[in-house]
Amino acid sequence: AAGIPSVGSGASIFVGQVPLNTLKTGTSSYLLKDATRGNTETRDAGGRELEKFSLGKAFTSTSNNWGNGAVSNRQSAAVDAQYGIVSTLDFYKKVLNRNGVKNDGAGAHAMVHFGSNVGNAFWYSECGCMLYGDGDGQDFTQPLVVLDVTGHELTHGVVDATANLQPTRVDEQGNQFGEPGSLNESLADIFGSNVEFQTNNPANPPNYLIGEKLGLAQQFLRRLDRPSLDKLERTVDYWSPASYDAEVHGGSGVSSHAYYLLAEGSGKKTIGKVDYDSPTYDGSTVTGIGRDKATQIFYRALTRYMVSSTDFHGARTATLKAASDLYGANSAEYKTVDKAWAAVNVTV
Ligand code: ASN
Ligand code: ZN
Repeated sequence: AAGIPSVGSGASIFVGQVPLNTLKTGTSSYLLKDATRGNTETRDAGGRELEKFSLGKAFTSTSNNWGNGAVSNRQSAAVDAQYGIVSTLDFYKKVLNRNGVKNDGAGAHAMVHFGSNVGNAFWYSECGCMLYGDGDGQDFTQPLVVLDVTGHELTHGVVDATANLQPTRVDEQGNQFGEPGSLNESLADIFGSNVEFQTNNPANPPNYLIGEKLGLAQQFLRRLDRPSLDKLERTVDYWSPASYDAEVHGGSGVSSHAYYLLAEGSGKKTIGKVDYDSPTYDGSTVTGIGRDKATQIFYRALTRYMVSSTDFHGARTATLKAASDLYGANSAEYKTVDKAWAAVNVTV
């Protein structure tokens, strides 16, 4: 093998000091690669738009201490990325019994410092890897290596390997539109926030907000309880015929909101330090069944019943089937799935 499994320590930008599995490759040389998780590895794209993992530069250390918590140290972002990836893989394994992005036991690959002034992170399917920009210096002033963004991007890999939900339209700038693509974005946010809850790192308190550590003026990128509080992408709360051609991030609110209502219910609620207030289209009151069950239902729907063209009405049917499988067609869980979709204006 390419080294002796070791445990190092990383000083991250966003989550404090974290342990990292590494490989000892010489008397005083270590590699940022986790052999206990299928050789999961984060490399340096060096500010270039590299699209092949093999072209990235491996991160090495002489001390097995990584980064210093400052953005100026190139290893710091890699610590956050690697920690987030490992946390995401562990969430999928422990909660959903999924062994890696493709469920084949393989580790995940990522590159940080992708391109110059890139205010985004991507799952790049041709590479089978995640790419993280360092921020655009305007909306996003720091590397996009926060935990829920990592959970979001890796979940795109999971969706690619399962239902493979596809946008119905892509414009000349590469913006994607339509309900299956919106559902894809929503699932990425749903499982991305689950990664936070499962990881439960005190330096990254879990919540139903996405990207709350990115330093945005509105203090989050998107949120599941009341998606329309997002003014950046104008995410919607409810289904309408306009969803058929919505930009996929803006359209994602329909099913993200349904998931939140299923998990936590409608109305006001404080969880951790965050206040939520989730409205319903039909004025109904929804009583949540808990995040654990809601997550199992959505995952089973994704992996068994959704296909590349599944729209929001199809997602309703898929989650009802999943709830029926797991809890029975007469169960409170099944009925709440039905109520949650009605509450976002998705019926029959
Ligand atoms: N961060 C964006 C996303 O995952 C990047 C993209 O794919 N447009 O949705
Ligand atoms: Zn996405």
